[in-house]
Amino acid sequence: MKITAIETVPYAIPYTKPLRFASGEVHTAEHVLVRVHTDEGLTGVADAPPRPFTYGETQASVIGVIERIFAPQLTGMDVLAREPVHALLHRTVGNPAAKAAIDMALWDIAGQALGLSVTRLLGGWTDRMRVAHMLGFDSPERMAAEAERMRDTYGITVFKVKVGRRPTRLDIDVCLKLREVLGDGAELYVDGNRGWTASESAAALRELDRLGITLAEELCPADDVLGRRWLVRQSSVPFVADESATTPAEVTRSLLDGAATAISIKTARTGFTHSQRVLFQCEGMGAEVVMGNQIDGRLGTVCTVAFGAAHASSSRRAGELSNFLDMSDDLLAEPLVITDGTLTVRDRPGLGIAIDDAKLARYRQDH
Ligand code: MUC
Ligand code: MG
Repeated sequence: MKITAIETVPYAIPYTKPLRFASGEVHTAEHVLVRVHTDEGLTGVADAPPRPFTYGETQASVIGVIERIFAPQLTGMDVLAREPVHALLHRTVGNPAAKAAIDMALWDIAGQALGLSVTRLLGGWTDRMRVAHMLGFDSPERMAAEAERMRDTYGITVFKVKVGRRPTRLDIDVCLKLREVLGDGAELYVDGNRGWTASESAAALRELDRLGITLAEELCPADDVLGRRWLVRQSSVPFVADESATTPAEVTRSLLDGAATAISIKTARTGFTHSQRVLFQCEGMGAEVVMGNQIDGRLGTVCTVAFGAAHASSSRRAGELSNFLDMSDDLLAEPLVITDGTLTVRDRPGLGIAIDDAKLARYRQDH
C-alpha cells in the first residue's frame, strides 16, 4: 500500500479556560490536522500541535515543511516502510510535531489494514490508563476548586501542578492548598517549565517534599548544566526531563549527564516510533517514564493513551490525558469519556478516530 498524498488542515478551537505555565500560555488550540492518504483508500489521521515556546514550530511551519519537504519525499512510499520513511524525515532537522503526526497517521493506516488497534500493534499491555490532570497557574483557591471539580466529576486523583513563578512562595502556597483540600489520597507532582534557577528549585523542593510530591519536572533549565546536575542529585523524587529531552539522543544525554532521572514521553513530538525508542531506552537504563501532554486535544489524547496503554512501563503511572476538557469543542465525531479517573483505549482498527466533517468545516482556517 502506497502513500498518495499528505493533507494538512489548519484549524483553531478556543479554550474555555486558557492554560498558563512558566514558558507560555495557550488560549486557542491552533493545530494542524494531518491526513495521510493511500492508494487503497485508507486514510491515517493525526494532530500536530505547534508549540513555538518549546520547539519553535508554528501552524504555518508545520504546513510548510509537510507540503514542501515531507509530502514530496514520502509520496509513493510503502506505508509500512517505517525505517526508510524515518530516514527521509531525519534529513530535515527539528519539526518534531510535523514528523510525529505523519508517523502516527502511518501507524493508524497499518492498524486499519490489519484490523488491529494501534495499542495492540505496539504491545497490547492493557486497554486503559489512569489519568493525571494538569493545573495551570492561578490562585490557590481557583486551582484547588478545579482539582476538586476534576476529582468529583471524573474521579481524577492525580494532579500535575504547574510551578516556576516568582516568588516561589506563589506555587508552594498552591501545593499546600491542594494538599489541604484534596487530602493524602491525591497524588501531586510539579512541572516548572524551566522557570526557576537551580537554587530556587532546591529551596522549593525542600518544602514540596514535605507535601509528598511524587515527581519534579524541568524545574530549572537543563542548559544550566552544573546547576541542573546539582539539583537532580539532591531531589528525593524522580526528576523528569520533558522539553529538554525531545529525541532519543537527547534522552540518553540527559540521563547520562545526570540532568534527569525520569523522562516525559509525548507522542505529539516523538510519534509512536520514536516514543517506543525512548521508552525502551528508558527501560534499558532504568529510568521511569510518564506519558506527558503537549496540551493535546482529543485527537492527541487518543494517541497518547493508545501508546501509553500498550506497554507496562508507560502505563504504570497516570498519563496526562485530561486537558482536552478545557477546550470549547473538538473535531472528533465521538466524545472521549473519563470515568473513575481512567481513560480507555478504543478497541478499533488503527486509532479508531472519526473526524466530524461539520466541525472540521466550522473550525478550519484555510477557506
Ligand atoms: C508540559 O508538560 O510542559 C507546556 C508546555 C509544553 O510544551 O507542554 C505543556 C505541558
Ligand atoms: Mg512539562
